[in-house]
Amino acid sequence: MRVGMPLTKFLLEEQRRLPHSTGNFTGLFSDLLVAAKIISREVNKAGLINILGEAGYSNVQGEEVQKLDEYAHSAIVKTMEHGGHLSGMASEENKGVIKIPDNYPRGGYLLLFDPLDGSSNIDVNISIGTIFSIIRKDSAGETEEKDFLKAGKEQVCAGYIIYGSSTMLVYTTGFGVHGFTLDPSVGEFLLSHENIRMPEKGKIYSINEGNTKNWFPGTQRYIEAVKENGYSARYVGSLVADFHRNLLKGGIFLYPSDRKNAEGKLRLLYEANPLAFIVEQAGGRASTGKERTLEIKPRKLHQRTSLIIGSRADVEEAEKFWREEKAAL
Ligand code: P6P
Repeated sequence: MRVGMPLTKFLLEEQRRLPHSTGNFTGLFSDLLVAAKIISREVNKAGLINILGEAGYSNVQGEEVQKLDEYAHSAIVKTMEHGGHLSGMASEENKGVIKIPDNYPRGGYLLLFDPLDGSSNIDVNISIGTIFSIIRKDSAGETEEKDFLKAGKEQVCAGYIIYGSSTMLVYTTGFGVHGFTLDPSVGEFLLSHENIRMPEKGKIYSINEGNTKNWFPGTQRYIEAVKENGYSARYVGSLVADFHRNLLKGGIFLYPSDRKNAEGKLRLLYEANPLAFIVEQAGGRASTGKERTLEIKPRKLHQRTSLIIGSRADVEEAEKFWREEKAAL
C-alpha cells in the first residue's frame, strides 16, 4: 500500500520501471510541482488578494495585484524555462509559442498548459484548475507552432491540479491514473488515489443547459434521455472540477459544438487532450460525439473542439445520438 508516498518518490519508482529513462522527465515533472505549489499558495489567498485588489491595495510585496491566471501563467513559465528539459511551451494565456531564452539549456519535451482554467470562479470560491500536457519535440532546430500540433494519442504525460477544498494533482504517463493531495504543512504532494478507475457507468450529467436553444438535435435527444433515466444534473462551470468529480464518481461531461460554437468552446491541445488521455487511462472515453478526441489531428495551437467525456458506457450511449444526428442531417 503506497498511500502517503511523496510524489517525488513515486516518480522515481515509476522511472525505475522504464529502463531507458534518463531522469529528464522526472526533472521536468519535479519543476512542475514547484509551480503547482506556488499557484496553490496564491489561489488560496486569492479571495483576500482580490478583495484587497478591488479596494485598490497592492499585495504584501507591494506589487500590483495581477489577475490570477496571468500570475499562474508566469509562475509556470518562470519555473519551467530554465530546467533544461523543454524546447518550448504553449499556454492559453499566450498567442504564440513560448520560446526558451537563448542562454538557457533545452530539452526534448514541449509543455502545453491552461494555467488557471475557470479563473472567473475564484471570486466565488469555486474550485479551479491547471491543466497540462507533455509531448516530445521531434524536429531539430528552432521550436515552432507545428511542433505542438500532435494528436492527443502522442502525449507522454497529461494531468491537472485542482485547487479546491484541498489541492490535488492527478496525472497519467500511460501507466494508470494517480492522484496526490498537497499537504501544505510539509509542502509535499502525497499519494492519495493510486490507480484511479472511473465507474463504467454513472448517474450524473454535466452540461450548461443555458445553451439548450443552440443545441443540435443529437444533444437535445441525449439530454432528454438521461433525464428520463433519472440522472442528476451537476454543473460547476469549472472544467477541472466537473471532470474530477465525474472521474471519481462516474458520469458524463458535455460541451458539444452547437449552433453558436460550431467548433465547440473548449481547447483541444491543453484542455480536451490531457483530460482525454486521463479518462481513457482510467477506463473512460472521450470524443467529439463522432471522433475519438485523441485521434484528432490539430490544425492550430488554440483550436477548439466539441467534448463529450466520462464513463465509457455513458459516452458510448451519447455517441449513438450523434451518429443518428449525422444520419438525420
Ligand atoms: P460556460 C471556464 O470558463 C471554462 O473554460 C471551463 O472551465 C468550463 O467547463 C466552461 O468554460 C464553462 O463554460 O459556457 O458553461 O460558462
